[in-house]
Amino acid sequence: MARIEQRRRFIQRALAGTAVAALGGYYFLSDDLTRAARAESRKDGRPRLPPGQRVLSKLRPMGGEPSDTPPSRYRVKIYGEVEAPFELTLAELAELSTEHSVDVHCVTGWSVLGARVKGVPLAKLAERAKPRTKARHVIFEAAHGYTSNVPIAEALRPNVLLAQRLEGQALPRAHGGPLRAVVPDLYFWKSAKWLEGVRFVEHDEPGYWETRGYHNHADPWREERYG
Ligand SMILES: Nc1nc2c(c(=O)[nH]1)N[C@H]1C(S)=C(S)[C@@H](COP(=O)(O)O)O[C@H]1N2
Ligand SMILES: [Mo]
Repeated sequence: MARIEQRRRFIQRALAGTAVAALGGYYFLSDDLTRAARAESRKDGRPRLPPGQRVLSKLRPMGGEPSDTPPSRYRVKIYGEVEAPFELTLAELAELSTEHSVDVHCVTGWSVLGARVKGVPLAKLAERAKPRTKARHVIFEAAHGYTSNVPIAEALRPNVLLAQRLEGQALPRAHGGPLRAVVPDLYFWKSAKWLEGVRFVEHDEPGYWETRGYHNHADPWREERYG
C-alpha cells in the first residue's frame, strides 16, 4: 500500500518536471525529485545526488550493441588473475541472486534513484574465484568487445552486481539483458550491458569509453566525467 502511494506521489512530482521522449516511452526529469534528493545524504555521508545530476523517473535505454547469444547458451566467465576460474549459466546466477535498491548516475546528467535490481554481488563470485594478490583491477567484458575497467577494491564493494532482473522483470534487452554489470558508485558507462566476462588483471586496461576521452575512474561525486 505504502508503495502504491509512494508511486503515485512520485508520478505527480515527475509530471511537474521536464518530459523527455525517447526510445521506449517517456522519461521525466523532475525538479522536485532533484531538489529532494539534493537534501538527502547517504550512509557514507555523501549527498544522495552527485553534483550536476538531475533525477530521471526511470532508466532510459542509452544504446549499445546487444548480445546475439541465446539465453540457453549464455555463460559468464570469472577469470584472469584468480586461483579458481569458473563459468556460470544464467540459471546458476539466478540461484545466487538477491534484490537490491540502487542509484545510478549517467555522465549525460541524469540519475535514477532506487531502481530495484536483482543480481549477484561480484564480491560473492570473487570469494569462489579467489583473485590473486597481484590482481588490482577488474575488466567487465561485454558482447562485441565493449569493456570497462574498475579498481578491484571498488569492484568488490557489496553494491556491485551481476544483474538479471529490473523492477521485478527480466532485464530488457535494451538495458543489457540477459545479464549486465551494475556499478552504482561510478558513472553508468562502467556498468557493462550484455556481460560475458569478468576478468581480474594486474595492470589496468582502459575500456571503450575510457579510451574515447572519458575519465578512467569516473567518480560522479568528483565529477570525473572527462579524461
Ligand atoms: N555493452 C555495453 N554496455 C554499456 C554501453 C554500451 O554501449 N555497450 N553503454 C554504457 C553507457 S554509456 C551507459 S550510460 C549505460 C546505459 O544503460 P541503460 O541503456 O540501461 O540506461 O550502459 C553502459 N553499458
Ligand atoms: Mo552513458
